[in-house]
Amino acid sequence: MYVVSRLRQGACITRPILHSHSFSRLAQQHKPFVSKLYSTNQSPPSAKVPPSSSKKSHLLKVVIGSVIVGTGYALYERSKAAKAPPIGNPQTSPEDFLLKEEVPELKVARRFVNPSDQTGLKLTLFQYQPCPFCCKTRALLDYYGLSYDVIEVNSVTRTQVKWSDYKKVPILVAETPSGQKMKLTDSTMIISAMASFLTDKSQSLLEVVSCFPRINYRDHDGKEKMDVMNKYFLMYKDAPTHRTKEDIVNERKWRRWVDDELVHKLSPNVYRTPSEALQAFYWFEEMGDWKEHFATWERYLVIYFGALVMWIIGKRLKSRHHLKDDVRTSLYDDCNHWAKQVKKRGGRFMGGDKPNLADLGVYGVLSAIEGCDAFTDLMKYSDIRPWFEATKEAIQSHEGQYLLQGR
Ligand SMILES: N[C@@H](CCC(=O)N[C@@H](CS)C(=O)NCC(=O)O)C(=O)O
Repeated sequence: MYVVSRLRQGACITRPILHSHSFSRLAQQHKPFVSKLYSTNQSPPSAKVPPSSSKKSHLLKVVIGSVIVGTGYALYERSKAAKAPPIGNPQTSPEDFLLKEEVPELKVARRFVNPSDQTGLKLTLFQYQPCPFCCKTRALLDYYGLSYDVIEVNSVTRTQVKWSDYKKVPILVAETPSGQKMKLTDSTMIISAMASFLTDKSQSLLEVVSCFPRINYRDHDGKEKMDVMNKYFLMYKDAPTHRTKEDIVNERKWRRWVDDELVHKLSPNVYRTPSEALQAFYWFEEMGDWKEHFATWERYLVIYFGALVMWIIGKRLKSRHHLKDDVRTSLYDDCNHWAKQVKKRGGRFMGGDKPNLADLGVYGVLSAIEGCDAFTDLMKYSDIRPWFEATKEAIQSHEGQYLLQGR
């Protein structure tokens, strides 16, 4: 069954994967439909067919058996999780932040070169083009005018990230002129780390990256999870930031809002109807150059099956994240709220006369749906357009590249 990878959080709008658990949940949800398929109003069975009471008892046995096996398996999984060793923080010294894996030579999908980037960093972004977290990361790299290569990850086979223990995208591999290689994972961490590195020239990239250790933990179901500590924080040593504390705290608050609120409004809007879902997948195909990276059968499977399943899942995400009946209204509400707060701060951007990291985050996730009907409606019926266009202009003209000086 093809479903999105970020089903739980409902954020990623594009990765179709085989996911039997979700399939069974969907089947559960559509039980009335399934049972209708198997129910019958036909006349009583003929003499050759066993009496219905024996049929019933057979069915009962099957049901009881399945319940026992299912419960046993669930208890086994739970006790296994409880007995598993405690999980902690695997990175304790700066060396732990150096890349251990061997990254294979892979086909570069796109290469961005900015002659003003004299950092000497070799940056490689592993991504899915329409993933909102990847779009957020690219917004940052483009705004600062960093040169980077893009490796388009096949969202079905994910062969391009086989080398990595972290399987999500984006992943940014950074190699310094002295040959130190690091793997930066999680869009928010990548953004905080790169922004800190460019602002505070006294720190090496390794020093900055070491401020963002991974934390491994188990969720309520005993499932292993990973997060990055401090990911919303900028790490400055002694560099003057020329910013007030209130400004920094406000930026952080809105960056969290992007991840916790805004991103959840995307999927239910993009996949609101079957035709919108299909249109979105066609746009993803174009944007991610799938013709170049996917086999034809794989492309059509992702497009048609993906659109169908995402339409169904969009409905679940709508209720999980408490969107209004008319899901567009929830998207407009968030964007109007954002536009109002920007206005209240008195500048063109949340960051004043220049975009800050919250501006880049909001722009990044909205740019992920740029070719979809939801985006067209958003520009038409909400107040966000002037801000969106100004931010796009700032990013595309690499307005933040002045920070590259001295790096
Ligand atoms: N918190 C992460 C989320 C990244 C994420 O969920 N990426 C999705 C694509 S949009 C993914 O790679 N999912 C793969 C998977 O869950 O297996 C970030 O901000 O980078």
